Amino acid sequence: VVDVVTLGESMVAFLPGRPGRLADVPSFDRSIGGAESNVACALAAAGHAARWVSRVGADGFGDHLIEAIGSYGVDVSAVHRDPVRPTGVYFRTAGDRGTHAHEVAYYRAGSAASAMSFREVDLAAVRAGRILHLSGITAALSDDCLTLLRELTAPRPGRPLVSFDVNHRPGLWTDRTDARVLLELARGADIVFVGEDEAKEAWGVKGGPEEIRELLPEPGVLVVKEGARGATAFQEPAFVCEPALAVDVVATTGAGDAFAAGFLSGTLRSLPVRDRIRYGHLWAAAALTAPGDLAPPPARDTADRLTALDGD
Ligand code: KDG
Repeated sequence: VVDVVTLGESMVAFLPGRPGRLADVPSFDRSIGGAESNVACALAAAGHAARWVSRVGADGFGDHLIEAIGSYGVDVSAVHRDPVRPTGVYFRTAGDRGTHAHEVAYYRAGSAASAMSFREVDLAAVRAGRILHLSGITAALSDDCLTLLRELTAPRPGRPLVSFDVNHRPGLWTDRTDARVLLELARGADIVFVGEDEAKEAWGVKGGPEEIRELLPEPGVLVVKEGARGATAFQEPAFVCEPALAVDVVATTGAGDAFAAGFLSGTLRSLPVRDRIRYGHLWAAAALTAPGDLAPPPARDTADRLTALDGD
């Protein structure tokens, strides 16, 4: 039985050997990135059965992604190899994603993953889990990818719980349809993750979590991430706010994926919403204090002790 299936593009990520402008960085270390595989890797590392569905090129970078993601214990058997299109790669600066000094250079246009489509993907493998985790990044990759996401978030009897992380990446949206498309997809999901900053940037929301909930009343669970302050989860009839952990941030990239994975881990274990947020924060703390996009969460018994609620 598969607990969680994630679908999306992963890339070989090149992390700078030193801080500063990309123009000044002479060398990079190879790493891996990809919002959805980051979620699958964290869940698999925590003992959940996770599958990642994607496409990579028939090249060395594709081999590396499959081997690296597989080494976390993720099922990669539904990843297709494209004989012609390459595996995407990207470079980024070391700094905080939230600052203007942060630069990302994607080389992914026309990649193997951008050719994912409703016709080509193994739908039985995609829908086999208790949870299907998707993100707004995929919607920006190509028309076929957007159609695929629309199909996967459409109402359907017996579909898995659909989890959707908005993951607004302005650099990928050239046609300005991002606001409408991301909102439409989020409305079709059962669990939605969105940053307050993303909601501001993509949808022009001026207020806090309540205003975002007004815009997105449909999902059974809506989690609004408020950065270092914490997160608020709405699950009618209540909402729960939980402060984040204070950590010395090394790199924020991937923290949202780790948060989603921690929250989904708690969901799979039927934990109360407050505990799910706590797992999200704890797993995010692991990612925030690592330079790469991905950091395995603490072992389950350690995490259970660290997140124990007062009086439990
Ligand atoms: O959430 C982290 C991701 O943004 C990163 O790993 C790379 O998937 C990626 C993207 O498209 O930016």
